[in-house]
Amino acid sequence: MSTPVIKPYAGPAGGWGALRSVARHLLEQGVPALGAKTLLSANQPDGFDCPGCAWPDREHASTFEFCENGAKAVAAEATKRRVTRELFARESVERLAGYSDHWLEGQGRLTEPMRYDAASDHYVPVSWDEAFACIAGHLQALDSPDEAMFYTSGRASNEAAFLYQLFVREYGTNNFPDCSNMCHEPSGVAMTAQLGVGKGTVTLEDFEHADAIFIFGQNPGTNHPRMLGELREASKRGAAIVAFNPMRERGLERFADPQDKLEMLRNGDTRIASDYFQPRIGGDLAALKGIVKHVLEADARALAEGAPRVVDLEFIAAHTTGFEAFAAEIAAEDWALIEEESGLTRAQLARAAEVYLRAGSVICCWGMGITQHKHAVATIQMIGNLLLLRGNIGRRGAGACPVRGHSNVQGDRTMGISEKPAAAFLDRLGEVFGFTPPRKPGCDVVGAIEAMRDGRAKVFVALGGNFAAATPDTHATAEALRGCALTVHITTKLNRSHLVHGRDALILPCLGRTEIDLQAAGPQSVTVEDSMSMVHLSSGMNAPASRDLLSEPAIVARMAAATLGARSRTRWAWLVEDYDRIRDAITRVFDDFHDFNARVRVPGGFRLPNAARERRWTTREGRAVFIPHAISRDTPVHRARATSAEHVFTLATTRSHDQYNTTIYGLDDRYRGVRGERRVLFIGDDDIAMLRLRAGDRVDVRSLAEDGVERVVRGFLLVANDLPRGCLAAYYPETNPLVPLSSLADEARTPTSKSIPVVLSRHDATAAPVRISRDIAATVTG
Ligand SMILES: Nc1nc2c(c(=O)[nH]1)N[C@H]1C(S)=C(S)[C@@H](COP(=O)(O)OP(=O)(O)OC[C@H]3O[C@@H](n4cnc5c(=O)[nH]c(N)nc54)[C@H](O)[C@@H]3O)O[C@H]1N2
Ligand SMILES: Nc1nc2c(c(=O)[nH]1)N[C@H]1C(S)=C(S)[C@@H](COP(=O)(O)OP(=O)(O)OC[C@H]3O[C@@H](n4cnc5c(=O)[nH]c(N)nc54)[C@H](O)[C@@H]3O)O[C@H]1N2
Ligand SMILES: [Mo]
Repeated sequence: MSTPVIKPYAGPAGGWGALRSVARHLLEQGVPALGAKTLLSANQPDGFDCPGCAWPDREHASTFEFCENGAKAVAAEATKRRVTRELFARESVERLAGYSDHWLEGQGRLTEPMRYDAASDHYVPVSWDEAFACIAGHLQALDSPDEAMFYTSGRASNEAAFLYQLFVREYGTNNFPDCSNMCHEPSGVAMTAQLGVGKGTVTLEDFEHADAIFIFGQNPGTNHPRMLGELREASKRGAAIVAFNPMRERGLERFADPQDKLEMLRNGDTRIASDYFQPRIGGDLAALKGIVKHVLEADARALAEGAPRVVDLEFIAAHTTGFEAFAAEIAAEDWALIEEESGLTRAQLARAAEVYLRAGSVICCWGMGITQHKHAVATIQMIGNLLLLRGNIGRRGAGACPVRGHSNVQGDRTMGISEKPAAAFLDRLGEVFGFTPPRKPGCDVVGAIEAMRDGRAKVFVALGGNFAAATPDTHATAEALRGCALTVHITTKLNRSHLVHGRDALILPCLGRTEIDLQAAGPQSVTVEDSMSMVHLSSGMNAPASRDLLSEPAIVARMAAATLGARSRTRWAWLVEDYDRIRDAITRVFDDFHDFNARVRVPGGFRLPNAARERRWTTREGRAVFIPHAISRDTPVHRARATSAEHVFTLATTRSHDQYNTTIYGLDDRYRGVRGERRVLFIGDDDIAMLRLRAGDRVDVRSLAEDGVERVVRGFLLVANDLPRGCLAAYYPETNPLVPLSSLADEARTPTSKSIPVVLSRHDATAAPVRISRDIAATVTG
């Protein structure tokens, strides 16, 4: 193990560092020559959709857009490295489990289906037919279809997701836990109630016309690097960019565009945020209320002085409901409480409000820093309230922009991956495919873990993702998975979830997006939907990583045919021969997808309609709704502070620059000045001093949950960072053992992985590891 190097990073985001990093990653994956060709095909009209993030491309047809982390995602898939049967013959599952997640990922692409053999504790090759027969046998043997869980990670294409939800509903359950449950679920819940549509209302063109862009709890420099291009342009033309983030993220401060030759040669960069506010972790609801309060106070002054009103009364009267009650609640809110809970002063919030008021049109963006809290839905609705005050929804340059994660997470939801499907959708699905869909709501991620833990669910199938590592409460999840009769992973790379398995277990390797998908009718394309509702084609161009791979749609269809047999009237094999047939089926189920095959072939694809964008309000009230929310002091963090004798911190778990969720590309976090180490804990200087510790010391971190379960991770390196007092940050998934399964966002049930109450103690190297079982030890202890 190399020694970690902690050294503040002085440069801008992007720049030469990004180019160097890409070159290194391509080399490591053995794809330098192929790399250029593969990279140039990302996000091109006839190429594949970048498997990185869900940020849209300029009409999906512009010139090549350089993106460091997109390049890493592509290189990870196009890698020359292979996991073969020899690796599984050499390494027992017990031994594999001893390797780090970084090592597992580094072994390369999986090449053939494998089945767990309990007698030898090895995965052994299995034929595709046997694998599907195994799944069918287990599913048919269950007492009820509700005893099976069908997880989806947001990389699955529309076609794969559509077939998957059809299969599972014909089988008889709505058990669709999916990565959204841990991600933007609160955005969907909040916006549907407030605006009638659970998706963002802006397009990329709006970014060209916004006078101000507010960014709450999102780190685009790492997670959506192409967004920096839009922000850079906005900054250059004088738009205000206001960041709310407890950490000073370099990508929100300064960016050097690797495509701007002049900027690169001069070692120049562009300022991104014009104002940067560092609220306390979880303080955004209070901060937003402060901004709203200032806006309403300014409006009251204008009214008193006979000056023009600052709120958009016409819009409020024509389009909204609930304004009076909302304004009254805000008027009664206490500035002292706002300041205390947000960690920002009244003057700072007034400054943010002035930027909002000066701007003719405003976009608000947000990410995981907002959604992974107990009061996530309330916070998002407060963003909505702020936008509604001045009619900043449904006109040019303005709107709500939840920035999605996985490249097709939004499309998967559109295709019906939901544990709470709408009745009208189920009616239609049943009509088109001639069956009676189940009506009972299914399990989300946390519900699925609880059901498996309690023995109510026995089969777990995953269309992508890394359930064991991505979910909260790592030990509880592992126990739940181990209790299953069968676990199945449709996957491209080896990961932790394959090693935390049921009594029977399958690894089913599939094609990635960059690869040619050859079916009976010829090479196939799939479709995806980006964060701004553009649907477009994605066509692979690399030779498959192995001859034994199947496409995701093919795997789902064969699983369905084997399981459902004559019971199903769906022509599964026929659908997969030509994906146009799947898209025709999608057309018959969703009106918004009329003429799907024709429209998706227009370069750039097409945009799905968004009623809120057109100022049609499909809420229960028939209008956009102002929704008041109290600042709650009854959160797990507050309760822990009130009851614990120790100093309680709030920990946010977040992403480094060198990871894609649970996929660890490397051990560096360039912009935050960390090299060679992931077990770090970012903490303010004053807090280090208060603890009588020093930067570079190792600590153990214990979370304070209310269920009495002890949750600890050990040996984290303290790294000084200018976080506000009482706030900590560390990487996921190493810290997931600290996230209690029972701590969830109100209404949306998203694990609160950005606000975990924790206490710190000097690392005790002699302490016995806590309840760490062999299969997750490497994730948990590094
Ligand atoms: N390269 C790369 N790209 C990715 C991913 C990846 O892992 N790697 N993941 C993809 C996925 S699935 C998703 S969902 C997105 C995630 O992208 P982001 O939404 O950017 O997610 P995070 O990195 O978890 O955290 C975002 C920011 O929230 C801040 N934060 C923490 N707590 C708070 C708070 O209480 N208030 C505020 N205002 N800020 C807070 C953190 O400092 C951090 O800057 O990215 C997607 N793209
Ligand atoms: N503590 C904490 N926990 C979190 C978060 C957090 O911020 N903090 N973030 C949450 C969020 S936002 C999300 S979205 C989830 C992510 O949860 P997941 O989506 O489950 O996790 P990933 O790490 O994205 O999944 C990576 C795996 O997907 C597989 N894969 C990659 N490409 C493909 C493909 O094309 N097809 C198939 N079938 N498989 C593929 C590979 O095997 C790879 O190992 O984690 C959540 N968990
Ligand atoms: Mo996500």
